[in-house]
Amino acid sequence: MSMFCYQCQETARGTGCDVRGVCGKSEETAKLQDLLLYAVKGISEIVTKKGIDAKTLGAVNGDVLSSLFMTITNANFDDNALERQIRKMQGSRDAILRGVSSEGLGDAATFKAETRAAMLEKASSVGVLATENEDLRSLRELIIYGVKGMAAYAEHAKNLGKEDPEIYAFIYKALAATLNPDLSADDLVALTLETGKYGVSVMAMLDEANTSRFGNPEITKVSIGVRKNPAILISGHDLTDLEQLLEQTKGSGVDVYTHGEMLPAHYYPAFKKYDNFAGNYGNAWWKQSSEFESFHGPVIFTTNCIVPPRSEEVRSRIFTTGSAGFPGCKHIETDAKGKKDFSEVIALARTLPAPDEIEKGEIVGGFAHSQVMALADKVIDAVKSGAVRKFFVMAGCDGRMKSREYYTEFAEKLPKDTVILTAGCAKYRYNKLNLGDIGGIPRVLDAGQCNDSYSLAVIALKLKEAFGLDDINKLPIAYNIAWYEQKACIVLLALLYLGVKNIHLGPTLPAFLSPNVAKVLVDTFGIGGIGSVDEDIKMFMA
Ligand code: FSO
Ligand code: SF4
Repeated sequence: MSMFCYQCQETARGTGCDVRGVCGKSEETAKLQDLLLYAVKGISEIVTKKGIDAKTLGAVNGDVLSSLFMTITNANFDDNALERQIRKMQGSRDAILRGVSSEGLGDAATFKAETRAAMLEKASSVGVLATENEDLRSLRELIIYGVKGMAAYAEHAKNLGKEDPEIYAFIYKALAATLNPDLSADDLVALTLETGKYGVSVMAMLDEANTSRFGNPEITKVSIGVRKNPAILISGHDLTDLEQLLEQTKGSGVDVYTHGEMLPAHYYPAFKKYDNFAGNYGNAWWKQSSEFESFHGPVIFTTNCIVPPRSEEVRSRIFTTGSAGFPGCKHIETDAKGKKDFSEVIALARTLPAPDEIEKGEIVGGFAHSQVMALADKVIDAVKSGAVRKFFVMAGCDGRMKSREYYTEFAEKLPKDTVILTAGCAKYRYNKLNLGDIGGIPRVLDAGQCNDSYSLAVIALKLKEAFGLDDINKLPIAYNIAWYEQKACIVLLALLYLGVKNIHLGPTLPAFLSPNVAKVLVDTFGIGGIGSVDEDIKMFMA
């Protein structure tokens, strides 16, 4: 088998991509990502076995986050960048090794692969299938995907100046554990739950980082139409990149539009002062191929989800930054102070036509925890009076599979006395439907990006308190979550850690859950899949 990857929901045949990724990832890219992960596992083993304090590792911690982020679905397709990062991580690892004895360390901590050919050869023996037992493999991968999601959120927080050595220490511990042949399935189940605990910590840290810098998200109408100026489209999740772009385009005559998961940036007070912050263009990540064509201007990817561009013309105006990368697209580097120079992007935008209008109107969002709590009395009264019978958490991701039409139909068919709480790109399946409101409370409350699922958990915990309940599962809240990539894994593990039961996951359950591991999740947490819309609504409303 040339490659093997089953980390996302769209994996080939629902079992695994083994020739080329459905995402467009080539065999070579997949292998380089496997080796990069292996190098990070090696560092983790040294740090854990030798009792090294993560606080003493300096820049290595941030490089570990970036390395993990580069292996997340649709983040980085650039083999040269992956090769450089593998070399860098081997160098960091060897520098750490010089201070300790190599006794008791395994291959990941000591292997050497200098050339691309040596890297590809090494990668063939260290991928997912290197773990033969399917249950151990399943648990190891579940932990790894959770850790990848954790790393992504930790990187955004770090860009805002917030770090937590305990999160670094946990990442090292968890990744080292995935190499440890002495750990049983029970040990790994316990570690999976602990991953959820740190998932809560990392999302809380990012929430604090975002809100302390940009203010608390507030109810906001976002235009989905266009203006007449040349423009830049910014995609992905990194708000510090957006902030720098807005500063650099201020007064330039070039407008800035958000795309995909960047939409919630409009909800933060700090970005409202920019006159050229024009609105949101397009939909969830998978529709970008046609939407980037009609946008005409440059596109900046700050993170995933990148879809390989279908024309040279579009590719020539895509830029990447941070952990994102795509071959043939210019990568905007970060200087030692975290500053990025977007002047080339702005100059290019000036030479290109304004975007074509593909939609008109506005969407409303900004219902993160602080805004919802400001409306708490209204929300509690609505529940007590029976005006709102149930909340549906429909957070998560969108994707290209036809089966995801389920979520649009589900939203449309939900009884009119229910409210959807959403976060992540999953919202694009229903955020432009006219679902109305209940006594002034919109029926779709968008908290923000996928990491803002944390806000939904905070809201649930506060409602539990307000209603004087002893169990979060006694609230009138149902969970029907759509997943796609590894950030959704950390969100799921975080919800499980908070005690949320009976989460339904779709459109399909992860291929990386072996039958036995899936059974543990079903028996312990009541995790389920989805069926038909009508039957599911009946089941949820019962
Ligand atoms: Fe979506 Fe992509 Fe945010 Fe993911 S744009 S799928 S879960 O990267 O991170 O929700
Ligand atoms: Fe396949 Fe998903 Fe892996 Fe891409 S990320 S290779 S689509 S499983």
